[in-house]
Amino acid sequence: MAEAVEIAPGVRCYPGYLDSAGQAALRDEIGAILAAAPPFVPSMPGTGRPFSVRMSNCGPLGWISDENGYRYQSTHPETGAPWPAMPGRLLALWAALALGAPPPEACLINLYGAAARMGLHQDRDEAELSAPVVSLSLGDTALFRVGGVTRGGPTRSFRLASGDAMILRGPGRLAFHGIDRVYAGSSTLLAEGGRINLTMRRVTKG
Ligand code: MD3
Ligand code: FE
Repeated sequence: MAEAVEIAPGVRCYPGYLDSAGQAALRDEIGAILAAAPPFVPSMPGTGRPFSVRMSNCGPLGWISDENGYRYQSTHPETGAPWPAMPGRLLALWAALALGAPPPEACLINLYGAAARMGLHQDRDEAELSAPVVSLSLGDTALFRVGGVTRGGPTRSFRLASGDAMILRGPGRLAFHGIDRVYAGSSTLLAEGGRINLTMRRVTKG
């Protein structure tokens, strides 16, 4: 594993955290999860405008967004089924990076095609904001952007490649962040191309 890079205060990246065998194994586990919990298209509360990113979840809780708002719920919004379990490989990643934090309850699976983006936002739908957030990227490289805890301040851009892990804690936990673009064809991990981002969170007070 390469050295960690502190992109911004409390925003740390571990380039190449998972080797290619680990990435392939996780890709296959996520494939099985998506067969049981099919990707859905979230929409913006209020306007109903669709996201360009498709989503699913695993773990006891899943994050969803629709006309009625953002929330965590224990079932898939379309099938009504409970979310599949979180793979042990992801729980191990959380244990290794989040150290003493209570176990994660939600793993959001974001699916990016070549044209997908995620605008600058804060992650603040969790009652437990003192636990870190841990994320892992698979497939095509993305251009990630992170700023401070207020909107409109300076930002830094950083490329996230397949196998890279990130941990957001302390001042990083509420930093504004987003995905400006995906570099199509930059990875061969996913047969259909694109990018998968897995983000684990503690939701309820631990
Ligand atoms: C920085 N996902 O799902 S992952 C999200 O690549 C989200 O799909 C992006 O932002 C993606 O909410 C970025 C890395 C990440 C996750 C959570 C953060 C960066 C973060 C929370 C605070 C600051
Ligand atoms: Fe986010």
